[in-house]
Amino acid sequence: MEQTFAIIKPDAVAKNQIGDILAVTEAAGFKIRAMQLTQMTRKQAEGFYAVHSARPFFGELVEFMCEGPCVLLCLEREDAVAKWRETMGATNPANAAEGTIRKRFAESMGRNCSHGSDSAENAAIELAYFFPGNILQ
Ligand code: IDP
Ligand code: MG
Repeated sequence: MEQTFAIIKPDAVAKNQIGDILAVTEAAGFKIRAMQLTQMTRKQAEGFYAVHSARPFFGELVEFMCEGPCVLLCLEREDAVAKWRETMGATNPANAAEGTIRKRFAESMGRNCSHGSDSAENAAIELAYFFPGNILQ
């Protein structure tokens, strides 16, 4: 079993799509091991996306992630990191495969409704960042 870190981003929460996205998540075989509705502070969003701080879209991204509540998730299944990326679909919903979460629910490349860690190593870092002190195993 493997764990990954996921976010239902503020665009999807504002559109009342939490339930729909969680239904897809559970149908794809993920167990929800931790879940929190929260509104990120600017500091939290800047820290979380620090790897993108030199990108031209960084300011827009931080603004977006703080604009309203989001849902933080620890998801578990076999091969969770890769399977969650597959379940979400491509970053740009225009390129996402049919049936994926981003194809179904995302508006644009920036406002793309969900996050997923890109490696097991980053999943551990991101889970510790948002669920500090939790024993998730
Ligand atoms: P990922 O979320 O699929 O891993 P990353 O390249 O890590 O994609 O980018 C992080 C987030 O930054 C994306 O999910 C999206 O919200 C935002 N983003 C990425 N590229 C762009 C862009 O070109 N314009 C605006 N926002 C972007
Ligand atoms: Mg990424």
